[in-house]
Amino acid sequence: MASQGTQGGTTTHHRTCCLCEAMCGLQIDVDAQAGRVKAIRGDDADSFSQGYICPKAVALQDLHEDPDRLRKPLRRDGSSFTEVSWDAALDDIASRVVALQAAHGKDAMGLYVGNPIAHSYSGLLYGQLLADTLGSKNRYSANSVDALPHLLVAFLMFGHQALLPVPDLDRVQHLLVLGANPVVSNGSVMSAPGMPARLKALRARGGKLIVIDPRRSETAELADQHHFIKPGTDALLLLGLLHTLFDEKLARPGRLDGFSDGLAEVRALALKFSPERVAPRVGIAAPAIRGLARDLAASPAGAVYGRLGVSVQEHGALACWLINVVNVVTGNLDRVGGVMFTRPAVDGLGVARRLGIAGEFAAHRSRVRGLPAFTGEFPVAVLGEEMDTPGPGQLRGLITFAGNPVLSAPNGPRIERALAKLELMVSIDIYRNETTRHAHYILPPVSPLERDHFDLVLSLLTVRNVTRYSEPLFTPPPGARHDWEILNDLGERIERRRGLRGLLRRGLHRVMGALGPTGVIDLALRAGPYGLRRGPGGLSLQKLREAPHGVDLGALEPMLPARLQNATRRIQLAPRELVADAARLEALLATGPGALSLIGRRHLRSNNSWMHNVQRLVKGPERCTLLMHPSDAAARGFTTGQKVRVTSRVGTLEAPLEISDEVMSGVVSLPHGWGHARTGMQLGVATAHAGVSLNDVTDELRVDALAGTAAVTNLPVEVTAAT
Ligand SMILES: Nc1nc2c(c(=O)[nH]1)N[C@H]1C(S)=C(S)[C@@H](COP(=O)(O)OP(=O)(O)OC[C@H]3O[C@@H](n4cnc5c(=O)[nH]c(N)nc54)[C@H](O)[C@@H]3O)O[C@H]1N2
Ligand SMILES: Nc1nc2c(c(=O)[nH]1)N[C@H]1C(S)=C(S)[C@@H](COP(=O)(O)OP(=O)(O)OC[C@H]3O[C@@H](n4cnc5c(=O)[nH]c(N)nc54)[C@H](O)[C@@H]3O)O[C@H]1N2
Ligand code: SF4
Ligand SMILES: [Mo]
Repeated sequence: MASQGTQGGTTTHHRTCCLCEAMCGLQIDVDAQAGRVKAIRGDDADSFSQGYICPKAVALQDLHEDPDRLRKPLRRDGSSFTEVSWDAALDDIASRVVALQAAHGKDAMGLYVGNPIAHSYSGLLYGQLLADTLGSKNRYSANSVDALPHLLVAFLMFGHQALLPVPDLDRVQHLLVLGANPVVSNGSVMSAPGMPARLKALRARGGKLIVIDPRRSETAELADQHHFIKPGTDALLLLGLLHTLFDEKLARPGRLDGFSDGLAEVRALALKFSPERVAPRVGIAAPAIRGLARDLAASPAGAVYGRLGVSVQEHGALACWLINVVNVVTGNLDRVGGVMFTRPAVDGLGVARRLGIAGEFAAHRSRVRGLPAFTGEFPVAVLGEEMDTPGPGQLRGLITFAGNPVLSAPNGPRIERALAKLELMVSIDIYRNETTRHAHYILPPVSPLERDHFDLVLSLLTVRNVTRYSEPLFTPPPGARHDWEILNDLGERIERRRGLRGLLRRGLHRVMGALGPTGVIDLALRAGPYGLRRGPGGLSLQKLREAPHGVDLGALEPMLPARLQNATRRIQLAPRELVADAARLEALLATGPGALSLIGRRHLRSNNSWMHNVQRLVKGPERCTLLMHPSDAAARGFTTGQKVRVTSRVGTLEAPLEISDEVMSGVVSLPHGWGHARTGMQLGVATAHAGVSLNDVTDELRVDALAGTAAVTNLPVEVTAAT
């Protein structure tokens, strides 16, 4: 066991919480003799989090001790699972992958990578390696029900999918938030521990927080202003803001003008969408829209920030684009107190470009529906149809890696039916859940406390430049394997079976196996901006090992135009794909109020679909309820607590009703990630708090036509009394 101090039989250890993007520093007390966690609390000495944690942190202990968590590889025979050895499992899988690809082509075997891998540097690195070994176009991830439009827009405007502007949260004076709820989510593409305190500090220093959301969220509760918005209309609102900026001569791009292209084009577009024209569709009055623009323009340090609510909608890429455009037009991009770019300790942008993962749009299209790939991945909205539509190129085998698409992807039931018919399904996962129960093999990695931690991706998205490395807290039991070991071993066994053709990549797997993830990170730290070029004091893995409370690398600094990754080194304000896509907004303006609009919501004690097996987190009142405005409930004669039926094109679900003016009229809200009442799983606690799955009714055919992102918000539904 790696520790940082022992006293009276208690060992104290410091590490990063791997559960969400906030990356809080933890202090964990361990009973040295029993080898058991005694307490998990915030690390007061942590350079980034200064003691903050949320209630999920203690669940790390529960995950570690959970008797339902898998510890040995499982093979499914019919509906029963039996333990098998790693060798038997990996050999059989490798043989079947090679045979399947030989018979039906490489694309017959697919890979889906889920959200927890954003928090696992080793899983990410070796996942990419296995993906390359598989060599299939059928690659998917949770990105396409998440941040895909943000990534696409960053690629089109700045030349790199990972060059995402982050609010300079501790110095911003005017923060306009669209479709994000950082008080509950703890921030996304805006990494910082302690969101509630940081947002309160913004107001305490005289700044303003304004929230645009169809629900009066926990963040809206903290704000100076909250405006309800009709779901799916953010792009129109943003054009109304831009219109005001140009119309009232408030546009001040300042120095950004010297390295931006396309300002005239966005101006011409914006002038077509006056606040007066968009207001009825958006649901915010024209004077209020003009007021939002004027207040933003008047602030010396303003920022517009949007997250999931703007990215998982039919006009998500447009909304994400226009957020960046507003930040440029007001001069707030790359300005202290505006939205800024990071300079992380491991600066992967250059390497990503060399590996061809800086971004690539529509280089190929999906077989059945022709949706575009982004950086080698198809939108998960096509996963079901690629599996269940016969013909050449049909997806016949799938590896899921830390993902639960049955609960997380649109029209989960269609995916579920298709998974059950696959010729080969393998899940690398810690639980037998809604998705992995269909696998022929489940390969479980070690627990989160048995692995080390380094934030590769999220360090690109922090509100300060920070870095931290955490040693594993516990030594894994004999025979246990890390995600990266499973991936690398499987990759090597596949290449071995490919004979001569696999020789080169087999060697690569050997080298990567010998180097290990820490070797990779050490090299990357030394090669990074704070490494060898800073002399002997520069960062290395050893330096980070000696700093368990993290290393603060300073506030964000202006970095443009040098940081731009495109060939022109100029901001592209009007990429042609986005300008062309804006034509769809006329149709959006023309649509009237239709059915009820279903949106999601998150809860502080929940984390997507996979932490409901933790008693401490799921106890208390039922959370999987449908929120409805009193006027909509009265019109239907509903009362709180009654069971209602939600129907979409795709299916139905039943949930208890909660009447509340927290949602605007015309909108209903249900959290995602529930729906654990299925057979064949091993999730004792979650099954007793099953809830229903929002993605039983979301529609895989509703996508952002440009990016292909699943439009899981603003789903048209009918709500009737359940019988
Ligand atoms: N309707 C609707 N749908 C949504 C969303 C929404 O807001 N509304 N949100 C979307 C978003 S933002 C996301 S990110 C996705 C998430 O979608 P997914 O990533 O598909 O789902 P998760 O619920 O994160 O499931 C994570 C899986 O990883 C496993 N796991 C956890 N830790 C590890 C580990 O260390 N190693 C391995 N191998 N496995 C591990 C868990 O057991 C679980 O099976 O859901 C999306 N779906
Ligand atoms: N506790 C907890 N924390 C989490 C997670 C979790 O499941 N639980 N998940 C993590 C993950 S994977 C992610 S990606 C992040 C997400 O982080 P956030 O984006 O901050 O979280 P959400 O709660 O999804 O916030 C989306 C907001 O958009 C609103 N919204 C819905 N539709 C629209 C619309 O059309 N327009 C506008 N303007 N708003 C809309 C919703 O009401 C909601 O308040 O959270 C992360 N943190
Ligand atoms: S906010 Fe909670 S879940 Fe997120 S990193 Fe901090 S302690 Fe972990
Ligand atoms: Mo996410």
